[in-house]
Amino acid sequence: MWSHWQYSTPGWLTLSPRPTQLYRWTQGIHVISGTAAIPLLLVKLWSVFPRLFARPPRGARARILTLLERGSIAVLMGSALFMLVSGTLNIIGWYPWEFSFRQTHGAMAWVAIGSVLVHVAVKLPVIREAWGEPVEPASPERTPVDVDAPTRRDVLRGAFLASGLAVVLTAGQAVPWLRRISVFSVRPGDGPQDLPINRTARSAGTSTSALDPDWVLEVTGADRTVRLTRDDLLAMPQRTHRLPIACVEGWSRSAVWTGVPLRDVIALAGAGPRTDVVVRSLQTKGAFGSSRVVGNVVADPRTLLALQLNGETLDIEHGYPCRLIAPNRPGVFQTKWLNRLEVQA
Ligand SMILES: Nc1nc2c(c(=O)[nH]1)N[C@H]1C(S)=C(S)[C@@H](COP(=O)(O)O)O[C@H]1N2
Ligand SMILES: [Mo]
Repeated sequence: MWSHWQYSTPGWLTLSPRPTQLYRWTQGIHVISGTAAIPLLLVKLWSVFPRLFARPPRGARARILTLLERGSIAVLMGSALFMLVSGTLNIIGWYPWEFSFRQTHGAMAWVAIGSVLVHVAVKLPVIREAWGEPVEPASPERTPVDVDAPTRRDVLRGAFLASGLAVVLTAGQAVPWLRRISVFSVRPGDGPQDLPINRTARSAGTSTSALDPDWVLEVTGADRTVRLTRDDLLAMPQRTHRLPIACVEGWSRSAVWTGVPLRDVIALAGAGPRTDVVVRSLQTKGAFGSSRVVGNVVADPRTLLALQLNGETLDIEHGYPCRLIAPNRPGVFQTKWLNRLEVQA
């Protein structure tokens, strides 16, 4: 939910640029725990499946209760499967649907949370009873036919193993020391300057405009507009900070960024340090060509218009001539190929 709110911030929430790595952690945990939940959900489904088709008990009251319980399980399973399937498809960047992934995945999270609560409440007596019992019966009461069937302990072990494996094979997209063994991680680390790329300059339609020698950054304040060349920006005092790109899809990577603090640039247009700024890019195709930086993130001196990445001139794939990089910000709002800053009144 936190990740969702950092992306679509509700009115009651003001985002702080600290802790710097917060979104990296919340989104990393969000995607890793979702991946780990896939084998667990499948095993759970397998273990209860026959019971879903068991004959309802006799008596009207018992029937109604059973029906209600199965109804709530259907909602729980439906929402859980929806979350995991849509989340996985989002990670691999495939959207075979018409609806807004973000809104639907976010809304369905509430349904899943609610149905887990209902389900746990309904099952509380059974849960309490089960916790009082040993994992395996002391004297094996299994009939000879059952000897080859897995015990509860086997199933639990297998489920946790599968889920651990799923994590190890994917989590390297966020956890540096797992990078080499995470063969299924979505962004293994290709891209210039040791940083993955989500949208290339070609797919954003900026291959030519970003290299135009006449490029200027237009900064519009309340009372005046200034135009800055890349040399103007390079002539200003430069700052260097290590900040992560934390993509909504779960991969994240820290890098060393050098550039001009955003607040210094908007000051040239007469703006105070605590105003919201909309940053716009040269992008002509696709979404995420602009984003809004809230006042307290603008005020943070680590919020940069980056000109260099890992000690080199910013590659065009990473947003040359200039891109935004700010602490504790979803990757999708670290807008590349900037050409306009609009200070909000
Ligand atoms: N103009 C623009 N900037 C953008 C995007 C985009 O589509 N257009 N994608 C964003 C996303 S989703 C991420 S995760 C980061 C990735 O930055 P990188 O490609 O430099 O690693 O860029 C962001 N900046
Ligand atoms: Mo992203």
